[in-house]
Amino acid sequence: MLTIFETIKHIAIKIDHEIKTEDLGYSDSSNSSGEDQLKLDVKSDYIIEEAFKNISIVKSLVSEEKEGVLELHENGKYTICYDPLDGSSLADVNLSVGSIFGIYQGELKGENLVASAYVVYGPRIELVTAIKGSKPKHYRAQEGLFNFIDEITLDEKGNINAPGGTQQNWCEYHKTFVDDLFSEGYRLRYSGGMVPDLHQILLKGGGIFSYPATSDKPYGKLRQLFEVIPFAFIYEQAGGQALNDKGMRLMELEPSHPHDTSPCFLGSNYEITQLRDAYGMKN
Ligand code: AFP
Repeated sequence: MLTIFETIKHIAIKIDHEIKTEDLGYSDSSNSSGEDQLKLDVKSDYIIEEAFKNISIVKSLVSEEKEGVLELHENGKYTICYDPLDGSSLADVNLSVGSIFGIYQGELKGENLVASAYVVYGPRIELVTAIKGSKPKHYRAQEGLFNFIDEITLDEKGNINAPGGTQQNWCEYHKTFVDDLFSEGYRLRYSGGMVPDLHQILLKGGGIFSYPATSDKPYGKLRQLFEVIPFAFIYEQAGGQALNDKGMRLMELEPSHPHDTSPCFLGSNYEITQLRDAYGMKN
């Protein structure tokens, strides 16, 4: 696993360079979700694919930017599902964006995730890695080298509320859930990039990030394999919880298609309890 994390460090430095130098315009292609692709999306995807081609333990790759599975090494052990540049539409307004990596062994479903990592491209490049049974580890790059900062633990209760999705498309009980937290004094922290938004909650001790089912996106917006499950793993390893809108652990998701999405709620225990009450979830 260390080889994969070391490769992600090299990938991060290269993608950060592209963000700072590449043209921020659109390519003439679209991804498998039918979204227009930025040149940065395509370049970031290429950098990741090229890097893992040299790692023999990587059996195959599944990218948010492409359809299907790319077979790399027949005797490889892991399939890496990744979002090469999540929130890329924020790059042209100079907001932080990120890369997300889910490392699976066997069938692509939550319970087979064995590790995950994400990179935040912001004023600094930061990396968080997680393996089963250990607290997530937080690293910061300086002059191209990643220095270990600390292990991440979520407090029982935080004060950040990051409510995703178009508010006019929320159902009533979701709106009540969000407003009740603000009535308790929670701070609105939402940039539209899930990587910096979730990173902030992890580093500031806690709170909740939500991207619910909405009238325009009844199955949520965020992808299970590349976004939701890798972060759910990190939040659980940090002592928090990660559920869908039915109260099911996101780590139990079994996507029927690699690009399936899910409503998602990731946060500290107190906020997840508030969610369960608001949604009438059984404990
Ligand atoms: P883009 O990759 O299209 O910028 O979308 C980013 C994202 O997938 C995720 O990073 C955010 O949490 C979410 O979408 C924001 O969606 P809303 O703008 O609908 O809240």
